[in-house]
Amino acid sequence: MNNLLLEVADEIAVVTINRPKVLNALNTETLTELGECLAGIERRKDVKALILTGAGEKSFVAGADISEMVNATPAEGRTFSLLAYEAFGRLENMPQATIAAVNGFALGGGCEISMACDIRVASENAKFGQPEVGLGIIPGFGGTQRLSRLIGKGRAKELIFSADNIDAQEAYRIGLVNKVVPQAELLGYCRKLAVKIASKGSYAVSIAKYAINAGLDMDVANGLKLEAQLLGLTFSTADKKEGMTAFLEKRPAKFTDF
Ligand code: DAK
Repeated sequence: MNNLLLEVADEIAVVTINRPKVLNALNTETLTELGECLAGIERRKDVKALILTGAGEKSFVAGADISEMVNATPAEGRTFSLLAYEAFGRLENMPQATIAAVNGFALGGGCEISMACDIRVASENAKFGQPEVGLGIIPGFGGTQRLSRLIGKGRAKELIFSADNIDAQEAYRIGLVNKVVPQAELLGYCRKLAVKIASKGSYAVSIAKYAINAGLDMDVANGLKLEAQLLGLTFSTADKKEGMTAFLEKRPAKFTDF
């Protein structure tokens, strides 16, 4: 891969978008590689959680690559959109938990890719924003949909209409990020969180992720019915037997389903 780094250790995959000279902006090649990389990880039983970050200390992802977009034709725009749809969809729906380690600018497509992850942790220098209307376009990698679901309609509209950047503390205050840590501690914090998640029943984590995601697209009554059915499903797993037996025997559980 020309634009990504992948490292797998202790059941955790770290995917780094590696174009630091352009602040890790997303071009067609990067999105293609990301989709393929995530498709591979999705199938791996030895990877229980994934951390997505950007190379360098300045930027997570400074958006879509403007130099590529400036002369793009409608057909190229559509291809670009489909590549992002696939890669972002994988992050959102893959069985593994996904954590965005936001180590600097998360603008436009950068903010949007972080929102396709399950959890966002930001370093103190991180900046979030949706600058698209300043470029004469609208957020096109899910920003109008995911931002409003995460922080509410009024705040999403303010961020998108004003194209203002906000700092990490403000992002935390409005619920866009789960946690803010000093930059030097960012990857360590995310790894610890990933290891904690990986130590639980991974099949149960994947089912919980599915229930949350699918439930948000339903009314609450149907969401609760879905939850009941999925809880029933977890009662058929070896992990459920092991988790409960381990509790009663006062020992740590050894989960095997995934
Ligand atoms: N694309 C391309 N190059 C970028 C870039 C980007 N998004 N962001 C930064 N760079 C490049 C700069 O051009 C510069 O390159 P050189 O001049 O050194 O060759 C280098 O990275 C360093 O950037 P700066 O010199 O500008 O660094 P500063 O610290 O001064 O400023 C900044 C950092 C992040 C505030 C600034 O670079 C900036 O405003 N960047 C652009 C942010 C932005 O507007 N991002 C794009 C948002 S729009 C679509 C779907 C979705 C989208 C589009 C289409 N379809 C479905 C078709 C999404 C669009 C977006 O994401």
